Amino acid sequence: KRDRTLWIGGMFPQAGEWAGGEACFPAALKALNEVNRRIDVLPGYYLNLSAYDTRCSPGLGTTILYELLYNKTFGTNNSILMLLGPACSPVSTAVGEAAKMWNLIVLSYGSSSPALSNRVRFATFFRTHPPATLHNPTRIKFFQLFNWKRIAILIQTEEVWQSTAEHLEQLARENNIHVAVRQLFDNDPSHAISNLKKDDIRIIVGLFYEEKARKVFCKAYQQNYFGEGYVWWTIGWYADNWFLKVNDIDCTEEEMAKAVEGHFTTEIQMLTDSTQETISDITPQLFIADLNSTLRELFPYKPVESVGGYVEAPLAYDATWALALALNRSLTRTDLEKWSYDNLQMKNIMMEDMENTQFFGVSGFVKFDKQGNRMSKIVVEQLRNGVYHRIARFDAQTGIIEWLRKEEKDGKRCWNYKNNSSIER
Ligand code: ABU
Repeated sequence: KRDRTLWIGGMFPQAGEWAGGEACFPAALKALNEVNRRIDVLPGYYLNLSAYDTRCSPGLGTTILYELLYNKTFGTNNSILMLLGPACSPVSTAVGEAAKMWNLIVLSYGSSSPALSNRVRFATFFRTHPPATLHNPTRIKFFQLFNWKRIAILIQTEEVWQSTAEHLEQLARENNIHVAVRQLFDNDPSHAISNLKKDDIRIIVGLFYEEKARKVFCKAYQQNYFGEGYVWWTIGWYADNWFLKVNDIDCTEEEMAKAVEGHFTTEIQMLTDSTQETISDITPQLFIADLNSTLRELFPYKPVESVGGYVEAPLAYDATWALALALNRSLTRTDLEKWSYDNLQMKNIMMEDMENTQFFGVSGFVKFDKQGNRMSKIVVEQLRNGVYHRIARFDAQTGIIEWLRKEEKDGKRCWNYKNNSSIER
């Protein structure tokens, strides 16, 4: 019987640069329901979530943190035990840095910024979303494979992208790849793109959010900086068909489709291929089937793949489980109902229990390293005739590329997939 309640806070962006809460919130709720049904997890307690929409805004995220800390009433001790989220790296940066002052553990399912790995700034921060630095060894591996020695990086001015770019530059230097141009932009990429064009850069790594990606490729189209002579690399977690949302740009769907055709993406593997049962006794495939039917009900007007945070939903589901399992460990060592933000001893117990939590989830094996991060393989995709195709999977720890299409044993065909010949650049 669960007659007592433990509270956690939650932040799920429903709008802004990454509206990942759209799919991640239902995924987290699903995990929470399962946790509350399990007699062996937090026995006697009902785990309750007080969730907010941050709209991906650091200011709003911080306001919500103070609301949770000061203005809401939670159980007998009036404190939340942990925070699930935030998502959106700029929000996680603001909230994560402040949370440590209240000894509050933060577990994010949707933050990729490499800066968040800094244990001095973010002493109580964990995440199931691996850091974006993981993409860089994959990019370098492909550049070496294709013998591309001169690249540019186009960066939106946000710490998440700037810190990823710094790491990429360092890796490029170590591997004799010349980063010839590094262009930053805030809102309008026109100027940055004309500079790339002026310098005749052909290989471009784009580090920006989805809304900015539309602006970039629209400007690239208008400046005739696209097509077979150019290779763009972007991140892979934008919603499907992101480039066909043309209401906020000055290009048509046809123009955008031409501008983005052939570009590569790198993405963390967020749903495991394994068919093994997970911590919650469901397989990853069942999790997705169930998520799809929930999302169809919640968002009947769009395909599930276009719902914000669809690909990250497994990370939100596993983050909720990780949080519950960590608290479950702590329950055997301390009285969670006595938690208050100045209780350093309890905070240390909860930190230790989070650090020691490991399980097999829908996103794969979940375990945090010393920086509160987890590792993953990277999947490379290419947009061919308007559809993303999985090309390869790369494991930076072993340096092994696994080609996912048999006609591309060595990856050379993916460059010139249209006429099916194998050309090196
Ligand atoms: N995959 C979503 C990451 C969002 C962010 O880092 O802001």
